[in-house]
Amino acid sequence: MSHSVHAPNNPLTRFITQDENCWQLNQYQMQGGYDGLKRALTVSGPAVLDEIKESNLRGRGGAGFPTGLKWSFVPQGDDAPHPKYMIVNADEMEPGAYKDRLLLEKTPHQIIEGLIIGGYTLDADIGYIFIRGDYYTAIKHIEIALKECYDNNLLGKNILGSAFNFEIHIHTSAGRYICGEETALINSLEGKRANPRAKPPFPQVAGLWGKPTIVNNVETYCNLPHIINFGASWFKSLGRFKDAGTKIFGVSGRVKTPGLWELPMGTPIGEIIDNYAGGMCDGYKLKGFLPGGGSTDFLLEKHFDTPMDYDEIGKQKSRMGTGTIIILDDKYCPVAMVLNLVKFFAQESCGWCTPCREGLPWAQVLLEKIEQGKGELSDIKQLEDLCKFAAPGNTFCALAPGAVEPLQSALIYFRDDFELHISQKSCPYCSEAYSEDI
Ligand code: L3W
Repeated sequence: MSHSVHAPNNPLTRFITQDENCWQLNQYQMQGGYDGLKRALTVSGPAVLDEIKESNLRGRGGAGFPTGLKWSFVPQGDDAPHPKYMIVNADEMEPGAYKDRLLLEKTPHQIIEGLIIGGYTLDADIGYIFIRGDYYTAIKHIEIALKECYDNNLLGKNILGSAFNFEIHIHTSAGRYICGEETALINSLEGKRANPRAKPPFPQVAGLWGKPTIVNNVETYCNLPHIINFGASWFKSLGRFKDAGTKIFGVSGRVKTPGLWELPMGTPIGEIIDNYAGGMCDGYKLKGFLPGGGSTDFLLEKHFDTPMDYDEIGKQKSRMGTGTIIILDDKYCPVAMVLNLVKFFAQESCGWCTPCREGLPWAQVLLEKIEQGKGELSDIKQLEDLCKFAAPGNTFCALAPGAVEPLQSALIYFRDDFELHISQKSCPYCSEAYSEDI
């Protein structure tokens, strides 16, 4: 495939301008929008798939699974089952994550273009955008963008004069974190209770209504037009370490300039926190941070040189997850922070498997006890046991293992804080023993 030479360094966010209408079709097309789709339509689906595989794009939802590999499991050929489905997982609810919201509100056409390219690549028939119901502005912009596409032959029959037909529907989610898990999402789309399904079979083979289905994150789809436009080699060259491309990183907490930035994969953590987020607010010190949202293990300042790269963060016993860093400062109680997260995950559990249904509420009870100054040293041991109980392999999906990641690492890095709550029978960070707003 031949490629354009005018390759940008910030492919995903360059469409976002000060113009409040930057999300509209004409604005997107003025900056090269839908050129990726046009280019894809000039070659075969398998050729597009080869380019995506070659690019080393990894899923941006949290797990980092190689996109080209995932897509290669979808049955191809004349006897492949139809309809085949492509789904955008836009049910962003990971604590600390708001990167997909930016893309959904400001560049809906970029997501739609990626979805149409995906449909063409795998000879799929129908796309769904499964979106968090309270992303009101995003929903409005996507609905208008879809209409613009149907009006301009970018969706429907014989797209841009080709033999390819594809339709896209938007589905607003009622708001359950578990719907971020692809098989729970598929059940929800079928009108069933959002429990995860046993895998295998993976959705690529038997997903929505039992048919081949791809589920990818919003940011993953956004990369596709650019990989097709500028090529796999360009995409790989964007990364500063092993992983390819750029990533939308975020920082929240007591930093001077919290926000989102599109940066090369492999940007060191310390550079994101100090240079882009401006470092800690005056009067606060960094105590630790969750590198990829609320379901990742804490890391410390000593990890600042680690590149934001899936495998490198893994070597530090955490995960890059969604790439949205949450800061814990020295004036906020780590027990309270972990309790807040465990409470969220316990509430969001679908209740299907025991470690999640029973383990997370029990961890919440123990953490509340400790935070209120009523804990015993044996509670710490029980919390450690609960973390092991919820480990990968013991549960149906990633919710419980992710939920205990901040807890298990806090028990290592901030153990003194847990013990101090118990020995002094109150929270050392609160003027009162227990703050109701945690
Ligand atoms: C074929 C195999 N396909 C894995 C595919 C699978 C899926 C993808 C990832 O959770 C993570 C979780 C959260 N053959 C395959 C295979 N696949 N093995 O790869 O699968 P998996 O199971 O590794 O992860 P998952 O269940 O999709 C996602 C973490 O993300 N997370 C959460 C983010 C939440 C949001 C949100 O709110 N929207 O993004 C943050 O870190 O903890 O580990 O497609 O089919 N052998």
